[in-house]
Amino acid sequence: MLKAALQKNGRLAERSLALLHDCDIEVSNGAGTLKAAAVNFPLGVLFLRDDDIPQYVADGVADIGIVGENVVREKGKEVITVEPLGFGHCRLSLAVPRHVPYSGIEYFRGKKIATSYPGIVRTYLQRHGVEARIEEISGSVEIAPGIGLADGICDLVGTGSTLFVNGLREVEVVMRSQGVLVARPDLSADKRIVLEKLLFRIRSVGNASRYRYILLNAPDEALPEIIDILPGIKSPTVMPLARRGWSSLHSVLNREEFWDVIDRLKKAGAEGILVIPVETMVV
Ligand code: PRT
Ligand code: ZN
Repeated sequence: MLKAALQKNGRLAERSLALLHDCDIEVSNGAGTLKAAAVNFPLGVLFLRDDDIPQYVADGVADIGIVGENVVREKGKEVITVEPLGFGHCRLSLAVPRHVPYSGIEYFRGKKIATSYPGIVRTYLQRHGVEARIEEISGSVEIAPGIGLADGICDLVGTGSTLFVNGLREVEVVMRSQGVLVARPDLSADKRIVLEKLLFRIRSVGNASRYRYILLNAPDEALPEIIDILPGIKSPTVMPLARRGWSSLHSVLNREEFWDVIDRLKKAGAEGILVIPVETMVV
């Protein structure tokens, strides 16, 4: 059985369980549970604080974990980042009070920076040849300048509204982050097989979310142009309709080019366009 460490409560908790669910792996996270097992996949789950996940994985208490790249880098434990998961996106940024004049990273020379990410900040400043004092605090970093504890902060930013309401301005992006799957480097062969199975499902689910399935009807004379517009995985499926001179086309569309393609299809004579989500795409 492969043991996974997931965040118990917080921003990654729900999405981590949802990812397993999308992979048809059912785990329940009952209130106060620290451990659970999947019913239909050889996976056990430990629910932990996100800060502890790299350590548990590096020590082999868990085999894999789901955690933010920011935490992986800060902790510096010996784990392998296996797969980006496409959720929990944020950036770790330096911010200063909105009204101070800021002309570049030199601003921080000799200043005090409050952060929960002292390791990452130190490395970043060193790389830029700037010496500053780092004040490590574990929460509510954004209030530090306001109460006179620091001249600036380095904290995670999502929408930026927390910085804004605290009178701060983001001035440098130190790193971008998302949730990732990490693994211990020395997995046994048996566990590696289970991990490969899990990864195959995760990638299939990830592929699916990037695509839409499209069905449409078109007069036969419009087919060459429409087939040209619809790339599909290989090429679209074309089936005759009961009504003579008409066909139905089925294909798969990339979500990003979706609206553009629909516009072009309509202009080319497509009718009855139906678009449905793809649940899993095994490629
Ligand atoms: O209890 P535990 O230690 O497990 O959780 P935690 O409180 O340390 O972490 P949690 O749940 O807040 O975040 C877990 C992970 O989610 C982080 O390590 C990041 O990888 C990721 N993540 C994504 C974020 C955000 N987005 C985010 N916006 N983590 C924190 N924030 C904070 C941000 O710092 C700000 O204070 O959320 C606040 C709102 O952000 P704005 O910019 O949208 O206002
Ligand atoms: Zn934490």
